Amino acid sequence: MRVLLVHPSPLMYSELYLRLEPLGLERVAAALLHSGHDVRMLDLQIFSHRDYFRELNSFKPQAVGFSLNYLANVPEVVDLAKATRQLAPQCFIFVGGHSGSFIASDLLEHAQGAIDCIVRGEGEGISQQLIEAVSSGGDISRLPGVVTPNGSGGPPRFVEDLDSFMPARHLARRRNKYFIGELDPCASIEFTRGCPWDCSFCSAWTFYGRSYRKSTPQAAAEDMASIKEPNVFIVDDVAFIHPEHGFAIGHELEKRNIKKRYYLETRSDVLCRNEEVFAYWRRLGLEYMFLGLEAIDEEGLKAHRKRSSTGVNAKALEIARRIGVTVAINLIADPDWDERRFEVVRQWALSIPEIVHLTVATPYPGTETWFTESRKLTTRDYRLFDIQHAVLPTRLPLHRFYEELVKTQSVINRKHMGLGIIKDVAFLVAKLALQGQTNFAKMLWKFNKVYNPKRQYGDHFKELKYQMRLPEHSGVRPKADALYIHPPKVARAETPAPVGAR
Ligand code: B12
Ligand code: SF4
Repeated sequence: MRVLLVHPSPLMYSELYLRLEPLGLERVAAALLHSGHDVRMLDLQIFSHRDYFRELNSFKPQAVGFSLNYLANVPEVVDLAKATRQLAPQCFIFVGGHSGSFIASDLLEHAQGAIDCIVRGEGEGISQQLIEAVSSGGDISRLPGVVTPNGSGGPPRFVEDLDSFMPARHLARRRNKYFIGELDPCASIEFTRGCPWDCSFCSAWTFYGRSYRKSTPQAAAEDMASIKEPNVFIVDDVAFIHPEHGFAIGHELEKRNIKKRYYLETRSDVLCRNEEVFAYWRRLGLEYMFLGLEAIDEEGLKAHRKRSSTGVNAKALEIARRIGVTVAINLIADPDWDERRFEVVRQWALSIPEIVHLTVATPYPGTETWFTESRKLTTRDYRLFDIQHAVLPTRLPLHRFYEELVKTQSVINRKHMGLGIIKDVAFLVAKLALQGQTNFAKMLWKFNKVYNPKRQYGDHFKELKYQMRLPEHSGVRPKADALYIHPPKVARAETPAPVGAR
């Protein structure tokens, strides 16, 4: 079959700091190519809706699959599905990804027949079965993980082997558009999948049933060898939980003489515990590390059930400085913050050399906070669930909250992208420009265009087409079982609980 896989448009966050390749779609594409289908991919982070409709017209796909990792993209994907249904009534339309998995029945309702099914959970194996069933006119409503208007096939199943379908990177067009900061251009890679912790605001653990699975070091290195870009974002939720895995991948890379610059994400306690593997990766080319500290006090850490402490966070920063890796820190801004609290955070952010990001606490379907906090939501507009908008009541008047938020982000931004720094990076910008890479240079000038308190406040008053549905038992902390997409038992056995977890 001719299958077109589509990633939706960029959201606020990615307009500025980064744009990353749709690795999930590339993996699904690899599985479908393996089954002999004719597959194309279109990334609307780069291409326009007009390009999408042109592609519909020229390629004439018999199936279109949308990736829906982010809630804020829901209205766009539903509208595109509706338009596709009108233009190509016979085309089979399916949706997968994180957010899609958690709100499957709501999506079918919004789409009013324009979406044939939602694929919950990981997409590689099931997409092969799904497209096979569609092309042979079989019943799709009994396939595991598949939700249709006529019923669902129960929980999804894990792909047997993470090495089975290496990303079909060649299908991503204009790859030079993918970057993160000065790592321009930048590819992405996945070494492991899932997370064994259970933070209350996160859905990584609920999606994968608290499992943690690994590629073989050989397959990971082969995948890396296929990457042409000089920079690579390692997308694992928590890198190098098992240090021996990180070492083994590194040794395979050394054997192949692969040299790149890397960006990864991890936890403070993992960095403290496994310092050697991070130091080793520094020698391999690790430049940046994202640490989700989330809060600067014990109370905040406890509220997010981060199972870490301010002492561990401080030690992690010390280690990163010592081994020479630049750290980007995330802090979660609570809607309850007042001017004084924002000021404390500003001062803290200015007092450390690290890059600091500030995101707004947002209950997401699939997380525990979605059940405990959603009663208080001040909006049910999907587009505002992008961690840059306040969807819970703010202590300050809303417009003041945005003024303080943007002021804080801007103070922090100036620390890293102000004129002084631009002088320092001018050489780098020029070098990248000579290579035809301008993503980083554009990013340096865009802050005020993207972060704007008036625009953020005004977003709350846009016409609302699709409303989110609240959970039935709002306000009550749910049993973990009620949250899982992939049932946990299969992989839990092979993954011991991390130190510090329950
Ligand atoms: C890279 C990344 C980003 C990039 C975007 C990259 C991109 N182009 O997509 C950036 C940095 C911009 C980003 C931002 C955010 N992200 Co993010 N991100 C990730 C990350 C680290 C990697 C994604 C990835 O490539 N994974 C590897 C691929 C192989 O997996 P996958 O994409 O999930 O795809 C599989 C399935 O989902 C499914 N699938 C996906 N698409 C499709 C489509 C079809 C048709 C089918 C059948 C199946 C299918 O099959 C794939 C293969 O099994 C994930 C965490 C993770 N490790 O997955 C978080 C993650 C997806 N992000 C998340 C969140 C919450 C966010 C933010 C809201 C805040 C944040 N924590 O950063 C913002 C949202 C942006 C916004 N403004 O709204 C959550 C999603 C939660 C949810 N939706 O319920 C995740 C899981 C992180 C987490 N631990 O909570 N993110
Ligand atoms: S450690 Fe990170 S990925 Fe894991 S549950 Fe917590 S926030 Fe999510």
